[in-house]
Amino acid sequence: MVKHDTKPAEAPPDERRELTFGKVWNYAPAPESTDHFAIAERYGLFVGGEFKKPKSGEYFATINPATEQPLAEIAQAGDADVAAAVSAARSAFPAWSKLPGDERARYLYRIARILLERAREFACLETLDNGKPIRETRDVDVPLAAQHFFYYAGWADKLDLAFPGARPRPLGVVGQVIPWNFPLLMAAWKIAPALACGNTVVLKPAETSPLTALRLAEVCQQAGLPPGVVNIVTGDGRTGQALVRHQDLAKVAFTGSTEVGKEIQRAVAGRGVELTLELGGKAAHLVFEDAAIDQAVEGVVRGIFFNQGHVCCAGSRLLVQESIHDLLVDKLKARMQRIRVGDPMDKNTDMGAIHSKAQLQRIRELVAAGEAEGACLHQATCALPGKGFWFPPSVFTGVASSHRIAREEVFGPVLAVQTFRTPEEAVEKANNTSYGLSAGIWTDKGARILWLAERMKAGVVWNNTFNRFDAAAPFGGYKESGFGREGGRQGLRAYLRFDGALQPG
Ligand code: TAP
Repeated sequence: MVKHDTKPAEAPPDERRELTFGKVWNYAPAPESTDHFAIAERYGLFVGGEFKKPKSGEYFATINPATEQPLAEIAQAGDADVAAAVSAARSAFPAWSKLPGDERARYLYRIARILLERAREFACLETLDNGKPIRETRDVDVPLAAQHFFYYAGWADKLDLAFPGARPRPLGVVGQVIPWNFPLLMAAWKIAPALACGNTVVLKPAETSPLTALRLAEVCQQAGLPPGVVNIVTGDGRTGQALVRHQDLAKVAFTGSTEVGKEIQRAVAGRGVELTLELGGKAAHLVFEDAAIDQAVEGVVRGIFFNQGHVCCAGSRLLVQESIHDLLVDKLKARMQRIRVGDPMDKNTDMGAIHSKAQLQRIRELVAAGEAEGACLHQATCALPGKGFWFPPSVFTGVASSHRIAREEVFGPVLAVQTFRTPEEAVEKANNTSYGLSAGIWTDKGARILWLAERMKAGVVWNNTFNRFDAAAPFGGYKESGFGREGGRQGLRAYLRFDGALQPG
């Protein structure tokens, strides 16, 4: 049995009390398990290597979306708190950036290893705070987060080799703002490459899912990361606003909605601040008549119902070749009926809770619009829990390109089905969107895959699979899905400037 102590070693007594007296949770799904972890009643801000009370004195609750039960009180960082975090990151930058790459790497490897050692704790915490099924946090979110730290640790002493002749240099203090759909994974996507390149960071997690970022702060302490290299400021959109507007940032990295991304672009304009934006999506998922149909159905299900559809690259527009439309839709309806919706902490659950009341309202609004505009709604019949936020797996057929459900990001378990006859028409319909994050193709013909992939305006194109991620693979969008790449060697570029004669290609 591994019993984890969440107490930070050097926190002053009053802060320590806040971090040690909390609810104790047994790991699900084994009620007899004595393997447990604590959630503090209150969390402070992680600034300069310590948890501190917010100068604002304000806290808000984070809740379990599957039960609506409060989990903990979270500090609301105001302008002065954000300024203190940026100042801590500035103070830490000279020493951290001068550390030899292999020494920086050691910290990243340590963080990765601790994440894996504490994987069950992180998986449970993420599921409680986010509502996503434990199977996904256990098998996807936590291992991938650790993989990002391992992967970028490997690059930390090879930056000159990654960009020969370009003399890569760190940027300075990076402000990072992330969304609620993959809280730990998005934190890892942001922090790992930034640190590997020698930057220091201030990260703001989403208001509704801050717990795993705060636990990651504890991992940074456990790994002995120098104070100030990573700072975590919690709060709502005002905290994000204060962070991206801070004058001492060298770079802003944002993942979230296109609407907020545009606002941030305006906020940093003219300040000489580097910016990367990972925004929304409305991915086309193409199925041709020669595809392995049962595998394609599994891919479609994974494409839209994984993480309750709260996925920026979700395959939310299914484009089916006309000749197999009825067959595929029938198979899809039958498959949807077997999706188990319910307690996210049950390892047999396929689809958990919708993340928040606000998101549930947004999904309901768009589904009502789909019906009002004349599309045909099919929903799996399943008993939904009485408490919490829930929505059944849903598919619209008879969708026109002008319908809101075909144009707007639902960010929920709602699929819009359209048809095409020729590959040219498929490409035209796939690209008929203001987004350009991802796409999927199911066909037996390799030549067709290459022909389509060249023509699709999407950052990622999956072939005969969907929603597969790897730290070595770059990820990012075109058009209103943003710019810049995360993951892979390309993910380093966003955190470096280049002083050499040769600029990276
Ligand atoms: P947003 O509402 O845009 O929020 C994202 C983050 O920005 C949150 O931490 C939010 O704080 C903060 N924020 C809100 N207003 C801000 C402002 N004016 N200035 C600075 N920060 C601000 O998105 P969301 O609802 O959390 O996430 C869903 C969206 O993220 C979807 O559109 C999805 O497609 C996109 N997303 C994209 C990707 C990639 S890789 N492209 C990955 C995941 C999600 P609060 O939490 O307090 O509002």
